[in-house]
Amino acid sequence: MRVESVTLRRMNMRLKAPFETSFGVSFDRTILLVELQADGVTGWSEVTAGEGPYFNSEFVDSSWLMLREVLIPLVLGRAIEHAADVPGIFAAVRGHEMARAGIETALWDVEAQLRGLPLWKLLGGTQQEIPCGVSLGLQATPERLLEKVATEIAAGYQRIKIKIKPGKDLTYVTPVRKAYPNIRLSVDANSAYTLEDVEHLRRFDDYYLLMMEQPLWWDDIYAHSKLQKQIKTVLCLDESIPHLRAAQTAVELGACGIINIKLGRVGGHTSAREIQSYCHRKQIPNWCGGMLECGIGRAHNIAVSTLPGYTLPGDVSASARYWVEDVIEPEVTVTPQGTIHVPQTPGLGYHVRTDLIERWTVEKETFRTS
Ligand code: OSB
Ligand code: MG
Repeated sequence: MRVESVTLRRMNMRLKAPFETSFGVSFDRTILLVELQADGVTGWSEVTAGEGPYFNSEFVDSSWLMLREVLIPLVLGRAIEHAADVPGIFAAVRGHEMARAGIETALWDVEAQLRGLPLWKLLGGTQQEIPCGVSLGLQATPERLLEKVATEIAAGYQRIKIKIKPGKDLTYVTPVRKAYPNIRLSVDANSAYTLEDVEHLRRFDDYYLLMMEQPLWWDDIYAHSKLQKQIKTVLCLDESIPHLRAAQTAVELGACGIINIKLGRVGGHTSAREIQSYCHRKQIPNWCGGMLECGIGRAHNIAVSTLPGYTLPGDVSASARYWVEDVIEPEVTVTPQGTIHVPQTPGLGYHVRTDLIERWTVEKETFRTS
């Protein structure tokens, strides 16, 4: 494949409802899209960086700069045999996984189209129907949270994840567990606690949660290993796992029993597969996390979720939970059993609505081979 051009687009999309985590509230999303042409075929991807450096250190402006100054020049005009070779081309670059994934995942889409295969098949996926859960942001009151849980359970979702932070945790989890004694329930703190909170975090042991996601510092695996030894609830790492070596460190230190894989956070499909394959061998369950993606990122997440070891319901849910109108056709829908059927056409498997993308684009820059 010879990379002929790359177009970056900053697109504003209105969320149906604000999404609040321990690190802030998103009202609208600023989404960075990558449109990459190689061998006459167009591949699409979404850079999953947030609006600011609050989930990890990356954000839309830093990713745009990295792509323009460093990553795009490394691939433009270059003949690349496989998308899996991209991490090698970017090997000298430190960090910036989400920006790197922007190029790598778009090239996977191209490669799948050129081979006439759905992306999930090219990646080695085996599941044709993936189990889905939802992530519920922090709510104003426990009553409001209960209403949201009722809606999602009625829709069929197989797992409910509740965002928590100090002062908004057990008072929210308790009524939910009481109303639904048997559902698969988990919590996600996005690094809002410290090791001083061990006693408090141990109280979650009484709620037989499926997992507690990333309670401590975003970059501290060792601290999570100390916590895991003192509580029964299984820890799941999200922010702390940017690559395979981090996953190996976490598993060897006993810092978690589950790993959430996010395509952007780990630098793309090749790295996600390495982590999946390692976790599968170590019998560490995986699930695919979400970053409030539009349809393009969502389609990549669906492909990721088909690989072996993604046994737990992920955070990949219906387009309509977030968007009035999504940028892919058909939109992502979820069955009454809480599953998504994977698409069967080549590449991402969804039609990209360039009309909507053009309408919502506020900034655009194209890089071509000269
Ligand atoms: O930690 O999983 C997270 C959203 C933004 C940033 C971090 C996270 C989340 C979510 C939303 O939980 C998952 C989704 O896309 O539905
Ligand atoms: Mg998380």
